[in-house]
Amino acid sequence: MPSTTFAPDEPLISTIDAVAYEARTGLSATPKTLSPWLFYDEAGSHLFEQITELPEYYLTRTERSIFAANASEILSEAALGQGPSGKLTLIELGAGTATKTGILLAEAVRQQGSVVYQPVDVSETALAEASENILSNIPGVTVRSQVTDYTREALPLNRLPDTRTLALYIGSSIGNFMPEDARDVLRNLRAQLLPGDTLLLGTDLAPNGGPVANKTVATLLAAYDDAAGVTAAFNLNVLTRLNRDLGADFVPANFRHRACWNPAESRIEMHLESLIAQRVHIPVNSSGRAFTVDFARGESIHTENSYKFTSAAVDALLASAKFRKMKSWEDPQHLFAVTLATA
Ligand code: AVI
Repeated sequence: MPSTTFAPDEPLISTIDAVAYEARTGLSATPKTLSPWLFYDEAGSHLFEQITELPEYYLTRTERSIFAANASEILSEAALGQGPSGKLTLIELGAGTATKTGILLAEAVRQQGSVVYQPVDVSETALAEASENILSNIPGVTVRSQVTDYTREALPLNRLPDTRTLALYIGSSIGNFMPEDARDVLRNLRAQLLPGDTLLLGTDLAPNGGPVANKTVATLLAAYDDAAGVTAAFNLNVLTRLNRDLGADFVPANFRHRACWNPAESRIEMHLESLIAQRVHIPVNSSGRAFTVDFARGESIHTENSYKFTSAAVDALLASAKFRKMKSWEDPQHLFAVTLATA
């Protein structure tokens, strides 16, 4: 499960209340919306893992390649200002299964002998998988997993004396927030860091946002509408989830996945477009009352935004949360950026 999962970390019944609340508010709004955390049930999390391996979805492998090429410098820069005996502790927001983090952890162990790693996620099972992967592959890492919804709760920063924190917020997860929410997430994070602590932020770059032409809109659209239909299945799975969790009667075949580029907002949008005029019944809502949702033919549910940043926009976002940019790294094609900033 990636870090875009905003589902509350509560027992099943409360999660279903939260799903019902999202469905009622989102589907009675104009235009209709559903929050992207609804994607990440078990099937959706599995589909997302598949997305990260698609040929069209360049984000994950590009960020990984930036880590592979620059881990030594990233860790050295983040460690600047450490006391002589000081070590970096790595904390990762929305760690999921932490597949890319291994490169940075291995480098931290190389530089400082050992490292404490605190992955934070709403999914206990993803954290268990992350912990098992890391412990069995990278000796020298102590894992302290924390099941927390970092968008709602304070971060569990269990500081060891003499250590600095490097907070990882990677995978372009920040791009799934509206700009003001992205700023608030980073502000909350910064409020819990000490001077000298650092943030490593992964952001997907806007088309032609880098110093040279980097990606076309077609590249972006393909990443969110792949030939194998995995992203379509990921998007449509939200309807299956509402059927299962709330007893709704969505017919997923009556909707189609649509991805579009919104240049004014610099974001990819995902929608579920109704192929016919139809009425859907949702028996459970947060107040226990059934409701119905009518769709006109062609009407859509807006299910996700994925913001794409120029490097100036990354700088502005960091500055709005009072982080000071130290350095950034990009892949040779300027598809993706990883930026280090200090609190
Ligand atoms: C998790 N997040 C960064 C992904 C993205 O690219 O915005 C979610 C995703 N949606 C469709 N494909 C991937």
